[in-house]
Amino acid sequence: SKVKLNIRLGNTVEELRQDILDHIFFTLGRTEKIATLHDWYLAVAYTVRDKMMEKWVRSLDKLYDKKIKIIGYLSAEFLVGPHLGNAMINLNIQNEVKAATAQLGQDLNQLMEQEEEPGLGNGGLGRLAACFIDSLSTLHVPAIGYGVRYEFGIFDQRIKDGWQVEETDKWLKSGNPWEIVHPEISYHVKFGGHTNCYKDKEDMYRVEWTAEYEVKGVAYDTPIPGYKNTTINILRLWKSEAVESFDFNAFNKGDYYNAVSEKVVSENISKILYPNDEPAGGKRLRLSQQYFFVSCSLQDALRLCRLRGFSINKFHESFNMQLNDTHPAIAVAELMRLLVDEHSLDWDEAWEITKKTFSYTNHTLLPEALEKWSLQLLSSLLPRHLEIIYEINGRFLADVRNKFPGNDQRISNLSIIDETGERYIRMAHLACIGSHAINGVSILHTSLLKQSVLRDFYILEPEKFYNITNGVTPRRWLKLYNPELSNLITKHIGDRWISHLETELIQLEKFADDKDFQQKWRRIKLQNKKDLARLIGYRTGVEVKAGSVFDIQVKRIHEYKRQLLNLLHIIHLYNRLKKNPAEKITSRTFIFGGKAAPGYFMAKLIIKLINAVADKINYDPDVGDQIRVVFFPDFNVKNSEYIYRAADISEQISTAGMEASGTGNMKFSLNGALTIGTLDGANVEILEAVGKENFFLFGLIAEEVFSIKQQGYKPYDIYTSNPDLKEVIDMIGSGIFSNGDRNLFKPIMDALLHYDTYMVMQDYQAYIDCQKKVSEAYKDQNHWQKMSILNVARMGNFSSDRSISEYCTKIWGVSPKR
Ligand code: 26R
Repeated sequence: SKVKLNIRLGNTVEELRQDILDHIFFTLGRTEKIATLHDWYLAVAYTVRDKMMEKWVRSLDKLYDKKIKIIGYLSAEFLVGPHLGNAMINLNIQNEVKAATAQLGQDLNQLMEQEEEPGLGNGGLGRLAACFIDSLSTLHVPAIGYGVRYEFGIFDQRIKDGWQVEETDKWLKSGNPWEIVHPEISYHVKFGGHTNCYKDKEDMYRVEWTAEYEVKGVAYDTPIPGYKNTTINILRLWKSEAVESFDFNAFNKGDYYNAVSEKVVSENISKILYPNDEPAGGKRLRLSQQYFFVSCSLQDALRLCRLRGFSINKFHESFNMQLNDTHPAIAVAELMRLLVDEHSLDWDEAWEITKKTFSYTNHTLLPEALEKWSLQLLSSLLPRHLEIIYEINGRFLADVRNKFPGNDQRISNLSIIDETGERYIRMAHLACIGSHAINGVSILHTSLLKQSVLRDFYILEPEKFYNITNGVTPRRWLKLYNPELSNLITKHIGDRWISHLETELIQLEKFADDKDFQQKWRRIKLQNKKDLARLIGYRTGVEVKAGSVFDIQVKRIHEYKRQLLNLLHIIHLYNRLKKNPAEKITSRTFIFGGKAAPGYFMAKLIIKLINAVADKINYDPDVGDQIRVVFFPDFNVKNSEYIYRAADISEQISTAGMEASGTGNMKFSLNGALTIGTLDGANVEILEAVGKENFFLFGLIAEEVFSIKQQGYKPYDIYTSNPDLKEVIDMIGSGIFSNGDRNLFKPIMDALLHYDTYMVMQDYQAYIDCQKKVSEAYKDQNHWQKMSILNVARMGNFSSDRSISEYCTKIWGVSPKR
């Protein structure tokens, strides 16, 4: 074949091989002989990155096209997962790279194992952002993902003696070949200090903000390639550094060591991702992080706006900024500050631009997760922004008073400032008021949003509300992480499903009754289960049988997600076998995975209980091999590869009305698992899509949850009136899972018996009955395979390509291209 002038651009096996060798030598300063496995991984990663550069610079050029609106996706989290596999798929060079590495005596899979994943997110929200940038590139939408380059991402989880132990995630320790630092793209960000008024040259009053200190944000760019196309978008993450002037000041003052310590303080801002899935409270550093990345991103967008030849008062035609939850909501005040204070626009014009620029996605209804910052913290960290927020609020409330005269309750409900106790700024209110569009992430969630937390905003401006149901990228979640099933699908319906899931996947329906296809389908699942079984043995020492039902719940540990309900069912089965060891049940392997926020006591105790139950059941001779319980440590994107594809049953059992959408539910079903679930989040839509005969539905609906609570819920009555449940609960209390210690799990008992905020007790019997149906259904394997095939066939709508297309047309006013 013809070798290109520059081997770094070519995609033939020979060019790839040569490029890898060049990187071993020139980039890493090694020889083939002494290169380690990690060196080979790095060389391959640099090689694959090379193959993106040509398209990348062309894509950057396109940003200068004035007809194009750029989407800025502002998110405190991007949980992208390992890059190498995904990049090879999207560039369509897996086979060639595999051949090239093989020629060099390397196994590509082993090299891919070397990659540390950038764990720059907690869970659903961060992973959604990652699926979205993948889809933005695939749909040719010019976009920049803006976020924080945390030095330490989400902690690594180890299990010691059944308890979670957190370890710092040093993901950068061996270098990161996927990012390119741009020291020339950097902005100053101010903090603290005070403001004062002055008259400008035109005799206009202006406000000047004198900061107490400043830091600098430096851009680190990672290319995000679309699937087999020419678009490569950027993930631009900001790292905080000290501003240069600090060193000078110190030199003058002769205080060198103090200057260095200020440098340390500056670098702290992007040091670590907050693992909280719950209230941030008075965390000054977290607010600093949010403001830091938002300010850098908006300054960057304004610079690009100028470079692109837009005048500043057309900023909203140049950019649409999506707020991924309220974490970046301070952007509303920051853009106003930049436009009014720094660019001298008048307030009304700046406000119109701001509203047209922003749109806001809400990801949770849980009251404890709705962000609010104390007035006091805001005034000390961002004094100018507090003034701007007051001004926004004052004008907004004046409008409301005009519309609804004399309705003081409405005013206090809508106000950005919560004055019911200590005064707080409600970030969701700022986001709503400053945006032209507000969306929820599933049909149920959006409708509950309109009825509850954002009710008054909905009454005021109903036309601003949209639903856009979440989705997941089929590239990573099917093609990359389930290669055998992908091949089978492609053999039967062609490969267009990879980029057109919505229209193509449905063709699988016609094979649902095909016995030969069912056989193949089943064999692939079995092999995936064997692979996971091997990994479980290796990671936990527990031996599990691939012939059993793999029943899996992986997600953050949270009371509302009800890992406890799952566990009560397991104890119920155990109890049955203890009473009657001769009984034959459908063998099951229960697999749990997920991290608990380090400060969330109950979540950590739940992990301990899962492990305690596992230790008891797995080694009880009365159980034989009918039940295995596994806690899979350190669940993350990288090891989820082995998990989703091996599931027979997907546990989506949150209390109705609590899970905004869920996206794990989509990943499981797309990989052929059947769902046992409540009518919550996107489960509602998955059920609708796959058909109720192919879904194990149980439990209260959201309205019932609310009304039972209103009537006064008494979990203890359920305990006393259900003997089976009572036995199960009493077993936990008896100490049999805790070497006789009756106190260890008492907090769990107390919560269930006396509060049960998430209605585990109320849904218990329905869940047990439903699980019985699962066990029955599994006995008819032909039918099970049929249900599994239909689940996959009907999941087309849950592609993030569909979600992004909807954002484009409903909210951003741009057109996606296939
Ligand atoms: C306030 C702060 C500490 C904080 C609170 C809550 C930080 C992060 C969260 C987690 C939230 C916002 C989250 O991840 N929500 C999830 O978003 C997913 C994507 O839309 C949904 O699928 C999922 O149901 C929802 O819990």
